[in-house]
Amino acid sequence: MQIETPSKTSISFEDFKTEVLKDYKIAVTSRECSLLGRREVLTGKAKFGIFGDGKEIPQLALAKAFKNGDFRSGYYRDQTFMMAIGALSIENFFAGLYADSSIENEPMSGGRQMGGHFGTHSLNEDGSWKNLMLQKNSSADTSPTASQMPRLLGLAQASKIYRNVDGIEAEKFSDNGNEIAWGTIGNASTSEGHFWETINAAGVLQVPMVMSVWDDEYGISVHARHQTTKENISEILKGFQRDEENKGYEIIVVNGWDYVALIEAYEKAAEIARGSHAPVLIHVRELTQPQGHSTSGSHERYKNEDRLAWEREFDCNVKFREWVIQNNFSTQEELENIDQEIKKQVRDGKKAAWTACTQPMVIKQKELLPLLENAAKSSDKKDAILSLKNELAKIKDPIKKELLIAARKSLHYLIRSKSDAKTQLIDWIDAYTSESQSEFSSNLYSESKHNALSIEEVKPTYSNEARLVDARIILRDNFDKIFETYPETLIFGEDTGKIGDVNQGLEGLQNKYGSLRVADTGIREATILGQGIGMAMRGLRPIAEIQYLDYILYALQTMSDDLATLQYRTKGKQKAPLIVRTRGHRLEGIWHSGSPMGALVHLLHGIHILVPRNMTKAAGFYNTLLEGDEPALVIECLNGYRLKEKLPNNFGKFKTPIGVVETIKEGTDITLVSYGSTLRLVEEAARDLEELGIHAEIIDVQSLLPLDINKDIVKSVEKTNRLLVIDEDVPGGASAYILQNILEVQNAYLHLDSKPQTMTAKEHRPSYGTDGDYFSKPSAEDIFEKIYGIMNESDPEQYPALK
Ligand SMILES: Cc1ncc(C[n+]2csc(CCOP(=O)(O)OP(=O)(O)O)c2C)c(N)n1
Ligand SMILES: [Mg+2]
Repeated sequence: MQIETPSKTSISFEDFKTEVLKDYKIAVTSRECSLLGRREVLTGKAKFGIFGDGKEIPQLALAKAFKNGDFRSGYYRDQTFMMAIGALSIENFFAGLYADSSIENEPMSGGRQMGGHFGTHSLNEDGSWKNLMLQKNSSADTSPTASQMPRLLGLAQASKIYRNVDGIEAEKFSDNGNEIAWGTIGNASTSEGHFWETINAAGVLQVPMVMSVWDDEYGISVHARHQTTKENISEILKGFQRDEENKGYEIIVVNGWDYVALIEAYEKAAEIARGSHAPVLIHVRELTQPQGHSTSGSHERYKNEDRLAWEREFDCNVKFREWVIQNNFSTQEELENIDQEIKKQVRDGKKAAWTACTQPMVIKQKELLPLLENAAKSSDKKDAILSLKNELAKIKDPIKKELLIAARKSLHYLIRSKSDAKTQLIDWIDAYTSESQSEFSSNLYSESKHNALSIEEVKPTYSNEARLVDARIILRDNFDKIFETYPETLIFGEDTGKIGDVNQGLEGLQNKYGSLRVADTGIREATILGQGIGMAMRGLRPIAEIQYLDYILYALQTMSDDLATLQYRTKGKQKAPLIVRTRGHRLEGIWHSGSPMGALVHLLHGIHILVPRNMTKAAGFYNTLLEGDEPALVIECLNGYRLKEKLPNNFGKFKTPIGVVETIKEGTDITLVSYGSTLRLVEEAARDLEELGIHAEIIDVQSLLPLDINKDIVKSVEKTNRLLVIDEDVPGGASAYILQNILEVQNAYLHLDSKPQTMTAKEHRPSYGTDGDYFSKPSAEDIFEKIYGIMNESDPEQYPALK
């Protein structure tokens, strides 16, 4: 018998039945994992659980339409989808719940993220790209609601670039841009700004993005009436619907328990998105949460009896089962057998995951117990150590912390003893700590041979008749060389395209390289950043431009939560070598001269933060970064574009090293450490001080993250014995961060004859106008007087008080 399947292609009843039963098994497996997962938390084996129950069936439909090369950017409900694409086994699921720190057992994040945060591996062991076209891909989830949205835009836009830009080596990433980026989000999370910004941007850009909203009417306890106008996201998005005259979205509404309608909906969406690159929104309604939001609390507290009864009836797995039986794909009895078989599989998988997770520590426990026993013998606190040992012996499946507590506390009782047993214990503690620490702390930055720190400096070279030019010309000509050399590079931002950025650093380049590679965007910093992340995750080399440093705060959440954590949260299995270009520090007024570098440094560990003092240095950073495989933020000096710099003749080749400081003036009396625009004032003050016989040494840190990896600043302090750090941030901002490094990491306190100090802007934002600047930020006079004060204090005779 031939039947019409939802896909409209007629296949045999038997084939379709096989497909349906396969789906049934995945749905039941996923549900059983959720049910057992909750029990594991309630019995204390796992700390927290957030599961995909009630959302199984739409995810099966999504998985059917999902092809190799496609990408998902979603959230914690998507376990069924991950199982359906073969990326999440029962064992993997429980390993996530148990925070198994082995990336083999827990491939999503090596235990770094809570279960329910999914991702696939884009990188080989050596950090190079896998062939993403041979697998189904999921970008790594993050917990903040809607944080998956900005990245989703970029994942979709990459297809557009691959389809329309010639000359890019695309084999591992794209087949003529046919790949879809599939987003998922909960109904309540559509209230976030990121959702709206992304929806609008994808409509403007016309990229192959299929956005699913899993609508269960709630966001934890808060009902849709408090979340969404008209309580209906597809209704209020109707203005985005495309028609004959206008491009826009295709909007599809479907019930989450209707297997056939869901398959049709996803097939239709895929066809539209792949074919025409139009974005699609699928509003999946009438979903449920059989066990409530998460393992913290129960939904009986906020759902009434009617709702709970409705959820039981419309549970998508229940409805699917009814449909399977009604349509004679199986019988009640057969399904019961399948259910029983799956229950056993899940139980077995759970046990296997627990054993795999705990076994390494059981082995370590066996190693440690005799060491403690021996150590006790050589101690006058024998009983205390034996008691620690006996407590440890009682623990059936110890965790690393319990092992180390027993070992380290025992060592505290051995301070005055000397024995081989003590030495052995120390060796065990050191080895186990370092081995375990890297399981939790590796991969914040790239560990591949292309990491940015291993890229060597190449100095700019100049011809004899090198002209002095406006500094922006150096950026422009260097970008020109970059775009010519690397077809996979592209830059985009507000006013970036047609006019070539607000300071003309890209003048004429859109004409030369096209409006996809040098592009204007809407005013939407978070999704400019997201475009960059998503495209970088698919092998392109985007440069996302944030017009002014002051506006980076709009993108900061995405930079901090997504970009900065990506390598870390995937234990090195995904990367986004995105360059963020912006301009800042000193110009005019509260929102055009901020320099919140401390705030950025603190939030962006995982991203290199570079603060070039001029445009040659900045251009050199871009050249370095494009050879590396890491994300970075480059802050050009806003007041530096029209200053004159000498025109190099090796554009695209000269490279500014990352993490390396530069001494820009030598001196013997005091070390001045600064960066960016402030340096020019420091230089002015130092020139004036020379006339009084004070010889200051000036160091440009150039790179705030990482900072002075060669520990060069202390070498200067050794010589001068005095230290002042100057910047335009608030007191206690980046200057304090720099000082902490010099004193604590570089031990400069050993060489100081004067109190080490910082000089910063005032606590408030910089006021407008020249006087506003003068009274808000350090001036050359302030710097002069500060330094002079330090010299006066050290030698009042030679340097009598100024006042
Ligand atoms: C930015 C942010 N705010 C709050 C939270 C806490 N939180 C986690 S899930 C959630 C509700 C999300 O509801 P919805 O989007 O409808 O997804 P559902 O869980 O119902 O599938 C909230 C408030 C968070 N993770 N991130
Ligand atoms: Mg919800």
